[in-house]
This record gives sequence, structure tokens and C-alpha cells, in this order.
Amino acid sequence: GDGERAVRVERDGKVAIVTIDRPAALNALSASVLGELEAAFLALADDVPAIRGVLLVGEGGRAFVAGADIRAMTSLSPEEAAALSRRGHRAAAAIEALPAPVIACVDGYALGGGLEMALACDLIYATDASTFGQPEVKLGLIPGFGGTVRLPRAVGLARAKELIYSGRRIGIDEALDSGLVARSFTDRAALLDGARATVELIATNSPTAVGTAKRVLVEAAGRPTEVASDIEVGAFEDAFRTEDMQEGVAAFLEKREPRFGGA
Ligand code: CO8
Repeated sequence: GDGERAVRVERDGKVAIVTIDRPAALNALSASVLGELEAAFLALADDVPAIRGVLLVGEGGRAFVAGADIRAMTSLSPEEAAALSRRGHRAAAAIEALPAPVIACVDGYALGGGLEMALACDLIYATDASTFGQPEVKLGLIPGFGGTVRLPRAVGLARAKELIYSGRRIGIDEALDSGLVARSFTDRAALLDGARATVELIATNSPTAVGTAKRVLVEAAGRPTEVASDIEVGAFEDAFRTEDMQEGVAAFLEKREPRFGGA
């Protein structure tokens, strides 16, 4: 807090790494951290397609993020709490608006607002030592950074209700089984290598197509079938106007690797 930056952005070739760096508070999300997160992802949008994917990680090896900052919540009025909730939603929206995939790399606790930030990412990779939960009801609260919206999409309504009502924590086996976590790794180094490898794999494809697919998936989520279908048809038409589509189809027919320019 107090004006010190707690969100760090690094570039490693095609990969950007966004690190939440408040290990003394298990990377808890204060208002300023949420503002920094939003700003970091809005700024990264300018680096796509030079950047083909982002890893979101927590510093310190104990937690991805242990939730919203409980200490800072004690002094908030209900109106200020609503503003903080909005801030969390804006940070999540900035992650979803980035036209490249974001992988939440969870190593340790992903609780409350921490799980909610992970859910705003395109996928969650995690170490075997990770723990997930929405414990807000234990504090007399409910999820406030999108958990009631995105958790049901990730694990289904019944499982989301069970987790949100009970506040219980789940380990990696249940997280994998429920579809919350896409892939698990033995340790942090393997986790980061695995996430990087996925970005490299994605980077062999058209950046325009991947960005458009993300936009359609985000926009269509939760919409009625007809509305979602129209969004897909419109984006499919747009894809037909791209140079990347010409190049991808030509490369296939000429039996060579495509050279995507991102236009
Ligand atoms: N906020 C602030 N500080 C935290 C938080 C947090 N969420 N979590 C941990 N810390 C701090 C601890 O206070 C402690 O600080 P200190 O050393 O100064 O006492 C330090 O991090 C280490 O934590 P512990 O000593 O508790 O470590 P343990 O290994 O004993 O326990 C746990 C680890 C299980 C993760 C435990 O810290 C815990 O239960 N944390 C809280 C988890 C939680 O309830 N998260 C949900 C918060 S609510 C939320 O996210 C709602 C989002 C929507 C908000 C809407 C706006 C109002």
C-alpha cells in the first residue's frame, strides 16, 4: 500500500508475466492493487500481437491471491464497498478485454477475490499444492468480484452454489475434476513452463483469429443461444475479411507453415 506498486509486468518474448506482489498479505487485493491490475491489462492490449499471451501469477510461493484485502474492508461504508466491488469487476473486465489469452498460474491459495480474478482469466493452471474457495459467507459477505457470475460458468450452477454457500476450500483433485483447473503441475517451475508452452502453441495460430475467438467466447457467455449465435456469425464474417484467413487457407493448400501477419 501507500503508493508502492504491487503489480509488476515483465516481457519474455511473446509472453507477458503480470505478477501480484504483496506476499506479506498473501497478495490480497486492495483498491490500489485492483487499479494497478486494471491499468496493467489495459496497457498490455497495445502490445498485442507482439505479445501472444499473459501469465497472471502471485508472488511468494504461498498464495496466488488470498482474496480481497479484509483489513482494508473494515473502514468501508457500504457505498465504498460497492465502489471496491466495481473496481474488481473492472479489473476482471480488463483481463477479458485483452485480445490475447490470459492464463492464471495458481501456486497456493486462490480464495475469494483471488479465485474471482483467476476465473476472469481464459484458463487456470495450478500446482498440486493449490487451494481454491469462495469463503465470503464466512465473513458475512458474498463474492464481489464476479464469482456469482463466472464460477457457475466454470463448474456448473450446482457446484458453484455448493462452494459459495459452504465456503469450503477444495484442493487440486476436486478443482481438476470440476473443470475449474485445466491442468496441474508438480511445482511452480513446471507450472510456469507449462503455461509458457501453451502460449507458444497458441502463438503458432493467427493472432487475429485467437483474439476474435476470445472476444466471441467472452461476449457470448451466458447469452441466449440466438444472441450468441449472431455474435459468432458476425465475427465469422469478419474473419473472412482478414489477411490471416487468406494466408492460413493458402498455407494449408500449399502444404506449408502459415506466416500470420495479424491483419
Ligand atoms: N486480506 C488481507 N490480509 C490477508 C488476507 C486477506 N484476504 N489473507 C491473508 N492475509 C494476511 C494475514 O492477515 C497475515 O498477515 P499478518 O502476518 O500481518 O497477520 C498474512 O496475510 C498471512 O496470513 P495468515 O497468517 O492467515 O496465513 P495462514 O497460513 O495462517 O492462513 C489463509 C492462510 C488460510 C489463506 C488465511 O490467511 C485466510 O483465511 N485468509 C483469508 C481468506 C479469505 O477469507 N478470503 C476472502 C476474502 S473476501 C473476498 O475476497 C471478497 C471479494 C469481494 C469483495 C467485495 C468488496 C468489498
